[in-house]
Amino acid sequence: MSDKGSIDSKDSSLEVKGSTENKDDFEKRFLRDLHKKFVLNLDKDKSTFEYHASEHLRMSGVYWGLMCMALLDSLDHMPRDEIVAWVLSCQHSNGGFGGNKQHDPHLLYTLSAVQVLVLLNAEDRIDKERVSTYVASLQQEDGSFAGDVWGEIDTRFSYCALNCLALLGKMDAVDVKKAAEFVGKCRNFDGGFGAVPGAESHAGQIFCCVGALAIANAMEYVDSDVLGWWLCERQLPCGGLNGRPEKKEDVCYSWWVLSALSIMGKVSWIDRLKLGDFILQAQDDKSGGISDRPGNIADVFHTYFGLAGLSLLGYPGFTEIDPVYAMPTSIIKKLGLEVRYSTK
Ligand code: GRG
Repeated sequence: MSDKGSIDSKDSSLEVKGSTENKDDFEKRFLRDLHKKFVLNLDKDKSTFEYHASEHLRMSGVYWGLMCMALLDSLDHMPRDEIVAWVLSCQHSNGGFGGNKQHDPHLLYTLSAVQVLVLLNAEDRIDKERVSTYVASLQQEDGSFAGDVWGEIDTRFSYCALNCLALLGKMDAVDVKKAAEFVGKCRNFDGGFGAVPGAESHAGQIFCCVGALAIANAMEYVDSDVLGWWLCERQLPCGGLNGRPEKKEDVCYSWWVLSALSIMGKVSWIDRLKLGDFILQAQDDKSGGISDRPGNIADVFHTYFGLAGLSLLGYPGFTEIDPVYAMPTSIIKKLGLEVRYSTK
């Protein structure tokens, strides 16, 4: 059963594990308008190193930026028609999307493209048959998915394929049972999941595997008590979360870890106020945006996953995000995809 473990936003104080934070204090510390400005400025200066270095993954960058604005309830500030036309210009003749114009298609960017078009209410512009044929062409005999024609196998691609097909209403294009079986084979003794069978558990892969299994309606492959324990062990004394043992905290794990906990109804297993405080400390108070950890340079990836983390934590003033599809809950409901996830 999904339980956001949310902090009651109707109450004036946020009470979690015995500590309280006043809602007004949160609003004072949270740099809402600066973060919007940060996202709106991302596409303005095309001469920066960062802009060129991220050219190949622009499609995902656009999804992250749009989701920041959606979480801040400001999607209407974005140039919708221009973005829709650009996304469509990145589609390959085989149906898949590249990370930018004239880039080769890949499942990573095909999911981002579909998410962007659905977010912008432009589903009618998607040739669903062509996209789902491309996704299905990447499923292997053992149920796994290659990311593209070059054949790399990774549970990230299982998630991308299933999320994409669910958003398109085309789940029947692939063998969903086999897809879930393969993800199940990537489960480790610690309850976590890796990229391929036998690979180390990592919070990013865990989000992908639990999300893929939720979409496939195959949560029996998740041992939620063992996995919940491993995930809440990711919280460090500073409040931030790491992605695996002995690693540093990073704001993006606020999403990869919390989304999985949220799907399993276990957000309350971590100290929510300490994590919220860590995310707020990683804000850039001059130009807006959120970085990987306090004191570092902000970027759109960490801004998105920081805001998404605050939304999952139940802080007030955020659009609710679906922990499986990484899209606004309202859209997932509208598509009839909202599910209750039962784990053993
Ligand atoms: C729609 C939200 C969404 C995602 C699409 C691409 C994808 C599906 C998921 C990526 C999952 C993943 C593997 C995330 C981890 C990203 C990350 C911070 C990797 C860093 O790895 P290391 O080994 O870092 O450099 P650590 O923290 O272990 O030192």
